[in-house]
Amino acid sequence: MSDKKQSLESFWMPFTGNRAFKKNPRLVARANGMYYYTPDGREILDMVAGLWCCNAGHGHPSIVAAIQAQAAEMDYAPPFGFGHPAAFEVAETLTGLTPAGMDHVFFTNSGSESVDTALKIALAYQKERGQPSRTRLIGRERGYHGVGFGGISVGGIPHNRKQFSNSMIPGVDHLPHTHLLDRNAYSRGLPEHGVELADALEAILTLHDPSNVAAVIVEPIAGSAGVLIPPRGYLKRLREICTRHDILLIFDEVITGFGRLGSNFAAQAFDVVPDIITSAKGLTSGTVPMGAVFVRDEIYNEFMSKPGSAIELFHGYTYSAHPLAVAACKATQKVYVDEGLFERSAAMAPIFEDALHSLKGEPNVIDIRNYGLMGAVEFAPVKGQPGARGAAIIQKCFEAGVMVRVTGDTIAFSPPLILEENHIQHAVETLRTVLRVGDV
Ligand code: PXG
Repeated sequence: MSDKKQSLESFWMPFTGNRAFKKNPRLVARANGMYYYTPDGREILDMVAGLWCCNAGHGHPSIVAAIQAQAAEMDYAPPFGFGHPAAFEVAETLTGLTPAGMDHVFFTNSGSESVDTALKIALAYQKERGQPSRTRLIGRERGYHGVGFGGISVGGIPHNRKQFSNSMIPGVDHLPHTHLLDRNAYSRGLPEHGVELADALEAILTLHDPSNVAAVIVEPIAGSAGVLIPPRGYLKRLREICTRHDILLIFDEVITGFGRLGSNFAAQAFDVVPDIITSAKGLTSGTVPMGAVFVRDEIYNEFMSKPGSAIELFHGYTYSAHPLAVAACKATQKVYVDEGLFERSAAMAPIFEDALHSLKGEPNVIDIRNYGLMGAVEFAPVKGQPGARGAAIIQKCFEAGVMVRVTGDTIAFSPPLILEENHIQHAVETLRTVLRVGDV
């Protein structure tokens, strides 16, 4: 054992300014319910569900117990050519949550893997059904689809692409983003303007010819880019265009799934049925890494319809349907149902909306937007220093005992679904105080 003071140097932290963090670390050591606790015991209200994932709150006893019991019962089971009963059972439970006719699920370990899996399924499906020219993929500006090569290629976050710009997968186009600040600022729920942005899909299809396009992928609500809510009618129009041209529509529901919008998935909240849904995060309430890709029966059946018994899809992970993840997932889904957390999310959404919008008029606020239990407050950037104000605000909020997420100069909220009114008020009043005190 070394007695030297612990250094933060060895851990190369993900998506973090390592040098800034290590000078001024924000460490959390324990979590329970709505709260994190710093190593010295300070309470931090978690208004982001960790990283948009701990929908059941932290340390739920029945989820903890299920993971512990599984670790003792069977640590690992190979998913290639073998199976364990709980994986099939949880698959059936989960496909009961998707829109009708999406009764098959492929397990992964993260959102990034779910996205790349979905893209590979889309490409392989087009070949399987005899349309091999359909290889192009269409994403959207400001979309975040994880960090795999597929995900960063269809994604539209410049920072995620610029270090890897020569290594994108070929044949990808992007729809315009839907953040119309000048027309839709301070929208409550779905913004009124911008449905016509979906028509850009027709233009891309005209350019490349639909017979060359495999799939369109969008987040129903863009999360990482700062909670960008789709204009009213936009997703339905995307669906119509994809259907008309026989193109798969993929909803990346890594954030919007599992009660975030008060429903199982955004597909139900917006009444738009995609062909493939990607998920992760809330699947296990963030407790054990797990992702899931749901596909429509026609897609699964296409792979299964050929004669013979060979492997139908050359894809999979050593940890697909890992027993600990499956146990965590099963217990999490039971908590969601037993405690009515999706209904609770829906019930809290209007209170959350009112509280957030009460920040209108506070210093530097230029937009507030929300849907379900996702919300954002956008600030005017400091001249010449985009992102500086956002970074200062989350630091001040953390010091004041509230964890929020930042993207540029936008602060995002996506609290655990167990939250109560007093948590909302506390978070909003803390932010208000931070803004009024100034120097941010
Ligand atoms: N798709 C979406 C829509 C996501 O939000 C991923 C894919 C990738 O998931 P994994 O599990 O591979 O990280 C995500 C992840 C942020 C932030 O700053 C959001 C995510 C990840 C990291 C940071 O808001 N979402």
